[in-house]
Amino acid sequence: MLRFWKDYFVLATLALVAIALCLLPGVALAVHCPYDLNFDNVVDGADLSIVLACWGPNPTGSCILADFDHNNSVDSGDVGSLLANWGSCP
Ligand SMILES: [Ca+2]
Ligand SMILES: [Ca+2]
Repeated sequence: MLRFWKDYFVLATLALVAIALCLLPGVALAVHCPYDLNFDNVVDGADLSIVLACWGPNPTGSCILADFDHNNSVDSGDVGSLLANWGSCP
């Protein structure tokens, strides 16, 4: 009896996750568009201004997201990555 409820709980959880992913496409897109720093589904000047505002070594807080190459510095390499991914998110 306990095994039945455990399996039921696992299946119900998986079903809820699948439904959530279908109903919240913005969440799924955000995962696939790391250069969209303000989560508006486009990489543009707004994201570039965030990178420039975060410019420098040892980024903290939300500026960690602007360190695209994870070299512990927001610099020209990150600007280059952003420009290479300019435009609408896939
Ligand atoms: Ca954006
Ligand atoms: Ca970097």
